[in-house]
Amino acid sequence: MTKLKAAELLVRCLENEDVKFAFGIPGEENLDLMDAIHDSAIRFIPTRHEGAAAFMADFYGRVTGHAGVCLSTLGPGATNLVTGVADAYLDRAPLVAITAQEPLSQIHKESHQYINILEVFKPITKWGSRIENTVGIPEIVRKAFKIAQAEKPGSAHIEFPTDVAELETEGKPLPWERIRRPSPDRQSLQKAAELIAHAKSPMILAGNGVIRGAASEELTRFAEEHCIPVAHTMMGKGVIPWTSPMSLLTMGLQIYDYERLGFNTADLVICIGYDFVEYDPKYWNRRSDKKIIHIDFTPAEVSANYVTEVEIVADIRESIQLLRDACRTTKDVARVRALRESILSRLQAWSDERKGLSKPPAILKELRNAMSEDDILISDVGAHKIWMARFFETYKPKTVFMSNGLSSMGVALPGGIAIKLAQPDRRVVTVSGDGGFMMMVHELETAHREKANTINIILRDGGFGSIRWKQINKFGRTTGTEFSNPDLLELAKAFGVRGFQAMSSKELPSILEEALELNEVSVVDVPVDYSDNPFLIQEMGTIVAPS
Ligand SMILES: Cc1ncc(C[n+]2csc(CCOP(=O)(O)OP(=O)(O)O)c2C)c(N)n1
Repeated sequence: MTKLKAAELLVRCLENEDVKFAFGIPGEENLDLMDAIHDSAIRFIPTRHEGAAAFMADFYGRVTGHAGVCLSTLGPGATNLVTGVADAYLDRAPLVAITAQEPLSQIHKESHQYINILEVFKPITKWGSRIENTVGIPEIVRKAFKIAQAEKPGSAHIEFPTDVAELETEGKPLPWERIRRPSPDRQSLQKAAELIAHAKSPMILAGNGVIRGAASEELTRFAEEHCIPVAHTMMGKGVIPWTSPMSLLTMGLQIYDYERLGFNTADLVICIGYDFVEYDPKYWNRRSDKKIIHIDFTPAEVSANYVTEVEIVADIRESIQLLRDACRTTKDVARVRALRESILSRLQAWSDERKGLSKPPAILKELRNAMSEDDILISDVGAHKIWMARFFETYKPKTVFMSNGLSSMGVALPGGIAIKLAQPDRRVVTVSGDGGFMMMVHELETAHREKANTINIILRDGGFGSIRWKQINKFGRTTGTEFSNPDLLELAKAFGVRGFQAMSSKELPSILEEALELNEVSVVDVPVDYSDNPFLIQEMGTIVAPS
């Protein structure tokens, strides 16, 4: 067997895992790794901050299902990765972070830039290991990917000390097979079918697990055939088409949502691929009086508000298929129709009553009209995310991406870059507030350099909108939530990308059309009127579902 460097072996193991991109910033301590990447099939994407590299790996992971890879040097490079690694962890996105480290001989003592990164990453990863010898490299890489990609997916970490990276070795990557998920237990399925048969007003609560499990079509068919309404979480957007008569749209926006979505009248909630990190069951099962069927890849998390009658722990798609066959009854269509109509008419009334060309509903309407059902939208975190969750009509899975586990600001611009690199034929639009956008603005250079042609819309209000709204709700005044912005058109110019400005939603259609037609990176500055933010929760909360 020919000898090779440990760093080369690690890269071969990454190729063996089908890694196409690695995002990051090189350092003195990963020179060998970077040099080995040079001769590989992996495209290295230098970013302008490791935090962006981690978000890119995170979003690459969530759009492809394959772990995205980010890498950094030791110490400050690795600590800069933290937020994105945590985002992947809590948003259930497969990611492998590879960080450099001092030579093994240094690790027991204080030294320049040495931080115990394994310990730092422990609470934000599913698994992590230091590579201490060359023999372990194929196993460690395989294990990191296997764990990161297994349900529920998340982040894994590999630490690669400089002296180990230089060693000579003879190893080779481990072969791997795609694992088939277990088939659902028939007794549990039967019990679930009986519960559904006896329920008066059941409803489905669908989460991102349905999208990860490619089970959206099955879910829609199940719901429509048996007449069971579906509310979904933010990260479940697209799990059922907005237009389906069974869709009760997005929940989890605020505490009052359960009223408008019919949870208060439901006696049975069928939770499918639902995750507590997005919306705590205490909000929709406050009195713990609802019967719950749990269908997921993994057993239910424990909560006094989530006491299950039956858990079907198996492949989600197969579970829904079999449950559909096992259920014999069809529920009352009039109830669902009334529920859906009440939600839709309220949304319509909201837009009609609060007309304003620079208000979020008007902006989102123009955006929806300009984008096709297959175009991809990534939301950043802030008031705009709530507006988007509520008003942006979504038809297909994996066409709207939101961070709603960690809910970190700054994900949209780097997330869009990664998705565009993974799926260059799709049109990718990001929407950020001016706060979140400026956290990652440097990545416009990455997008431009790597031809990751995304349209980046900034809803500009000169402040941390969603926090300002919460401060006003609670105290009637604001503290520390105002700032000024640079001229975004000049900024775009400085980065060499196209800049547009829409002074009202009226100007948006032509701008969006032009931006979408252009195969270039662009920035669209949209001043937003957020004056309705403080009322958003109260007004929606007054809707009482028909019984
Ligand atoms: C990294 C990070 N820092 C802070 C927060 C808390 N936070 C949530 S929303 C928000 C304000 C967002 O402001 P902006 O990006 O301008 O969007 P807007 O709310 O105005 O739409 C803040 C500070 C967060 N979620 N993530």
